[in-house]
Amino acid sequence: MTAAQIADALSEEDLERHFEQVIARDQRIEPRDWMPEGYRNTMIRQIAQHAHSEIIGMQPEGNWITRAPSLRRKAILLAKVQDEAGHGLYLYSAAETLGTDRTDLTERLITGRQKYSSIFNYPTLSFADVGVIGWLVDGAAICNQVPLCRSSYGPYARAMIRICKEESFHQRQGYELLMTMMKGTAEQRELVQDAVNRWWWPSLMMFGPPDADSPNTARSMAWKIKRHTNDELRQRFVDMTVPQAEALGVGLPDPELKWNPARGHYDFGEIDWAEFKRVVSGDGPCNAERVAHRARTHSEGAWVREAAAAHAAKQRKEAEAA
Ligand code: BYC
Repeated sequence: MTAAQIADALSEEDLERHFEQVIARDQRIEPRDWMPEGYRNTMIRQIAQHAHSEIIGMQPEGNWITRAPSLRRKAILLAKVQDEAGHGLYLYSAAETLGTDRTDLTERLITGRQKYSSIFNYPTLSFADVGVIGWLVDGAAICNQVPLCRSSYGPYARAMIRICKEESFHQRQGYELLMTMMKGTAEQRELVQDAVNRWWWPSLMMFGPPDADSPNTARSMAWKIKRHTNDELRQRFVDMTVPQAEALGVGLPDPELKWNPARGHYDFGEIDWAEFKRVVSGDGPCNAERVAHRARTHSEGAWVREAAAAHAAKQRKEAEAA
């Protein structure tokens, strides 16, 4: 009996029970396993948003490739931006195992029907922003993504292992760049401080709305898609980053940031959730520019997709003839 025949012979309740047991045993759900529609849709939503974030996330740093201050910095930045493209591709492939099509997902992105991370709607005003994105944005991404290596959907969890290795390298390159600038001139130190002031709060918003306003967390935790809540990961990021800021010699723009010995964590000020909502709903400083650029490059790449499809069709025909 094939897996499909066994699945046909089982009732919906049997399948659901088996799915719940796999989750309870901390095993992985694989593409051909039965899964509830809600689980499938949640996975498609999260993986697609994640893939879109990687691809749109190439733009803010890509802005500095032609103006990197040395050949070494240019080579590093080029490699990093190419890594983000690779992450997007693994993730679109993972989403396709759930029965979606990446062309359709891209259409949804450029028509505003699917989201991408709010962080990429802010401009990169100086080369220090490249370092701060590596340190804070990749740092926040690692905090959020390391637990996703244990996510219950197999292809997503496996993609995340490689992505996290590369993200941690990105984070270190950002920190190293900032260390270099902080040892430079007063003007370079000012550029770093200005970039930190602009990126700190948006980095905290990357973790999503507060738990009380997060409609998806409870369900995603029960399905072990998410392993920690948004607020837990945000706190972990703050606790990890404050000592790094001290070592670097930069201030963080929050007068309420203070170690709380009773909690064993840093307290921090209130995030501007109105700004978060504005940016997520399309009205951030660079939303229109980011999506327009993606739409343009997608249409400019149409001939490549057509050529690849024609080549694949030719190879299929030749294989059939042989
Ligand atoms: N921005 O119920 P919630 C990178 C949405 S790229 C925009 O808490 P969930 C990098 C959320 O999707 C790394 N939207 O949702 C690349 C939901 O929307 P819908 C990107 C946000 O899913 C290049 C609604 O708000 N990382 O590292 O349980 C260069 C309610 O939220 C945001 C990922 O994608 C946001 N910040 O939790 C450098 C990580 N936050 O569809 C670096 C994977 C929330 O229900 N994703 N929303 O209307 C996740 O871990 C989770 O999806 C989230 C949100 C923690 C982000």
